[in-house]
Amino acid sequence: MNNFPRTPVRFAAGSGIQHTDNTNEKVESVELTGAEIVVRCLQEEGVEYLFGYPGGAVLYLYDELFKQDKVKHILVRHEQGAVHAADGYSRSTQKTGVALVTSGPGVTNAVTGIATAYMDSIPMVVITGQVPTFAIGEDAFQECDTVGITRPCVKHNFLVKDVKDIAVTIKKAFYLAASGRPGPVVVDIPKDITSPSHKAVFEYPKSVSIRSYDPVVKGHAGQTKKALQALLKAKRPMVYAGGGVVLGNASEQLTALVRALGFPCTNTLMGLGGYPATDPQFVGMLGMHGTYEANMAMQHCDVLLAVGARFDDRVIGNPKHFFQQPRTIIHIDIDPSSIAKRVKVDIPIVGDVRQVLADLSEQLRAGREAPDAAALKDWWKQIDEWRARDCLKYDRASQSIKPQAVIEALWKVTGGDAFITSDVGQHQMWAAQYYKFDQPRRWINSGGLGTMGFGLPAAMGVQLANPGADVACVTGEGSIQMCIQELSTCRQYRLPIKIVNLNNRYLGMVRQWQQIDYSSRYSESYMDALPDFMQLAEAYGHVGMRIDKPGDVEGALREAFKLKDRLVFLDFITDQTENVWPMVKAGKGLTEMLLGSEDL
Ligand SMILES: Cc1ncc(C[n+]2csc(CCOP(=O)(O)OP(=O)(O)O)c2C)c(N)n1
Repeated sequence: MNNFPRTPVRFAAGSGIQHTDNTNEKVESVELTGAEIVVRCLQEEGVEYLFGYPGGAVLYLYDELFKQDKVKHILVRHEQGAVHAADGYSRSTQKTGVALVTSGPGVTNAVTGIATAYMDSIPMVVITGQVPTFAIGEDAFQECDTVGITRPCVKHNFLVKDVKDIAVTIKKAFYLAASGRPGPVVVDIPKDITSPSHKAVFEYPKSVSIRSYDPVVKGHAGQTKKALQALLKAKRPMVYAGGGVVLGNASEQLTALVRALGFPCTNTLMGLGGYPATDPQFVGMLGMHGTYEANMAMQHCDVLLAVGARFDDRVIGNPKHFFQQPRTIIHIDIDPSSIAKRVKVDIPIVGDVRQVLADLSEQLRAGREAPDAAALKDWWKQIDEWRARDCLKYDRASQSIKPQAVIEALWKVTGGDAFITSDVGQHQMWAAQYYKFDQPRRWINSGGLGTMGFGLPAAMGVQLANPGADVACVTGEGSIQMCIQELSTCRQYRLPIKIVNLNNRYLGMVRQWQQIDYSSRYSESYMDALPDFMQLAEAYGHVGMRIDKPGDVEGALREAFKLKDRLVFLDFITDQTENVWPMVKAGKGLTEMLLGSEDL
């Protein structure tokens, strides 16, 4: 039994030394239970929100959470929601997201969220309950091999077997999650070591070091110099910046360097906002649904500066086609294993992108050389010709609501300043193409795993982290139903998210691929028996709106955003068969773009 007198005792932050409240007199070390230690660790880490769902294996932890009010627990309706919410919280703030789930099904439900965070390198700590140590391996009730199941989709995971190891393990977890290339870390804690029968002296380490883990921050000076020389010699330069710029808080440094050089810049889906989208040097997103000018410039450049990006298949298309054109590639990334993983790189620089970009700018300022102005002028002339194709044009006079028009109106109504989360599908691509992100951490989507169901719970984390900010979740009628239960969480915590549902009655992206690649055989992509989303939202205690006329789009959005303290579900009945253009079909080269149905 725990008879530790809690109120008169406090801990000097991070010291592990205990004092009585009003004297400096040292008292004997007092032991805490494992559950108390976990909660103390979270407090020491300054955790503001813990997204979770209780169950048998974590009840001691929940009991401790009940006794304090520093760490606020957000009770979601499904563990996937907890992890996505922690993820959204993290993406919008740069802080580590934290989730807590019970053993067995709690963990398996959380796996999609963990894998989503892993693919997009999001710093996160997930605490999972486990059956008692003596029952592990016995097929105990709600037992699953959490370490085994999560191993391929975590940066690291731990099974804590002794109450004495809890504090140091949690410290390591937070350190690993946020340092180097960030990622989710799972800490699996068996129930018995959180119980009152297992105690240890609480000491939260100030720092930890982990053997053979020491992320490089500063790029190699010789390589940086070489990179700058290559950039200055370039006739057709291109800057390609990915999610690493956003995660590495390097937008300012990227913008300064690109402007000083006068080069064109593109962002990946994950990098949007890393360079301001309304800047004339921005050529749009690249890749499968990238702009004509971004993809053409990427293919035809002679020197490519890749920053915090990984040349993934949706970005460069068929690598054989990509390499038909010779170019010098400079690649900056914090993760050495990302460099030259998919392409041959000429000048690799391992380091923190923020630091390396700042070094490059500094060297450019200090040196006497400038980029080749005449060559740049010709290059921009070429890019402007590509731009003139106006690849994002669409039928603005349509009688039905065009999804692109909804996103453009959303941008206008929010002054381009909202946090936009999305699910996965056509709506995600339209949001990426038509909402011009001028700031990092405003565009929050599952780029790597492509997880339908991400948008709403992620928006909860964003809204909690940014009270008072405009937060919109752009979704489709397929995706929103994957975590729709979180409408209840939004009601409980009064989260005034605006849900922008681009309702085309189809799993639209699937339908698009079936039209293009499967001779219009629409196998199981039509969404029948959809709920009335307006009534559904109202049943959860929110405001519902249904918009089916193009002329009502902007007004509805304005009305919704005026309702500052209410969640509004805007169900836009959109053109059912609109497609996302441009499109590079899977396996095709980056410049083999379809610009519209006339190219089919
Ligand atoms: C969990 C999950 N299951 C399946 C898919 C495959 N998938 C990608 S896009 C898509 C259709 C999405 O439909 P909807 O949410 O209605 O959006 P739309 O494409 O119509 O905008 C599907 C099924 C996925 N990405 N995630």
